[in-house]
Amino acid sequence: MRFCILCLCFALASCQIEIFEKPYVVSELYHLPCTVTTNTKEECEAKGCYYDDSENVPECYQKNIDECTEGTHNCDLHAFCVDLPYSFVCLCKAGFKGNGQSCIDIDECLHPLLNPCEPSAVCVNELGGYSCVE
Ligand SMILES: [Ca+2]
Ligand SMILES: [Ca+2]
Repeated sequence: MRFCILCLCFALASCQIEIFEKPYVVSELYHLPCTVTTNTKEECEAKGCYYDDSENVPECYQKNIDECTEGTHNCDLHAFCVDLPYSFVCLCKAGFKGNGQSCIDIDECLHPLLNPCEPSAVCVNELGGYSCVE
């Protein structure tokens, strides 16, 4: 997965994120070494690691697990899962708040700044949003 994220957080409101492709793989930026004794390609791959000898110093490093694709993440139904090297992060979708493992709907009707309804309209809270009913 090739993602980068931009997170814009507003006071009182939820965290909105945009995900777009970036031109490099995050796991290429950060490597966890694999424990090897001989540092040969055979030993490295036998341990389920990546062997990279494209640089002068051969490197054996652990593979990233894409928890988001493999479904081993624990993100809430109303959260984005973003894969990171050797980890992942859960971010609540717009209209929800929480730590990503647990996201609850924001009741926009509780605060006038979150629901610019006309004074004559009634704010009705909805899952992930709200509506203004005349
Ligand atoms: Ca990962
Ligand atoms: Ca809501």
